[in-house]
Amino acid sequence: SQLDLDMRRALETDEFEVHYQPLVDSQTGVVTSAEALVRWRHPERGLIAPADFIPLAEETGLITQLGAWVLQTACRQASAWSTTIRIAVNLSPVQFRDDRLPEMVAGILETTGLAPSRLELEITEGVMLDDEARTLATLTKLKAIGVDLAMDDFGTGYSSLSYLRRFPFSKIKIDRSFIRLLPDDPESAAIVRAIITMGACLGMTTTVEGVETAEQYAFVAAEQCGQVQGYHVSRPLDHADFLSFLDATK
Ligand code: G
Ligand code: G
Ligand code: MN
Ligand code: NA
Repeated sequence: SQLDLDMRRALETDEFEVHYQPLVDSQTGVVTSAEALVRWRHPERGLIAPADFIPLAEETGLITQLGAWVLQTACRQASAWSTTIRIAVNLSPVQFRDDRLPEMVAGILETTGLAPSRLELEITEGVMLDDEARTLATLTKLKAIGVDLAMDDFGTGYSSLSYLRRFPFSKIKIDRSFIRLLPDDPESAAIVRAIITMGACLGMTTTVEGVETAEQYAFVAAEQCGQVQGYHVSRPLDHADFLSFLDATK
């Protein structure tokens, strides 16, 4: 398709950019990490959101190269920051099913010089539907490299809670659909509270995403979640603006 050809060309001509959204510690407000989010700066169409090209890249398999480019760029840029906050990168289920993934991650850490402990990989619940032995083997290999694993968009998929116990995730990111109606909706409040408590009991920290208001921030901080992410803290920023944000919060 035209979009597919356009995307392949864009990878060659460096039209993709990584933007960064800061995450803060809910108790101290200190920036702990940033999530890398890809954007396409199209010469005619302007800035294109990932929802408009990631699905096709997954279909055609181009996500393998695009995902490697995002990881490489995020690790390279983060290694030059004047702080040792961590960097979180999203992995598509398609990338996750590629046997060469652990090797690719190790190679990028080596060439960029980023300490493995500074990298967090975000994986959606969807991959838990794959063959369990294979999923566990891949997660174990990634963990052995020294990176951290986060379960993204938690609560939206089909996964069973027992996966949290069996697989080596150290972090849960609660899907933002559970935050939207906080703090007034008692059911959302109960779910968020329960996930944070469950995570703590399993030794996992919990990030709350999609926090847009001061009231939502106060609620999740009082519930002792680990990190907060959302427009109330900051929107995703291009690299230059993110560096300014870091400077201003020092
Ligand atoms: O801000 P936002 O529009 O950036 O992101 C929309 C969706 O695209 C989110 O679900 C996010 O996880 C996904 N996404 C953003 N960047 C990447 C990326 O580099 N790789 C993958 N696989 N997904 C991404
Ligand atoms: O699916 P994933 O969690 O990886 O992607 C994060 C997505 O959430 C990105 O599209 C990002 O732009 C978006 N996002 C980040 N903070 C907020 C927020 O406070 N509100 C909303 N509606 N979206 C957000
Ligand atoms: Mn994510
Ligand atoms: Na998410």
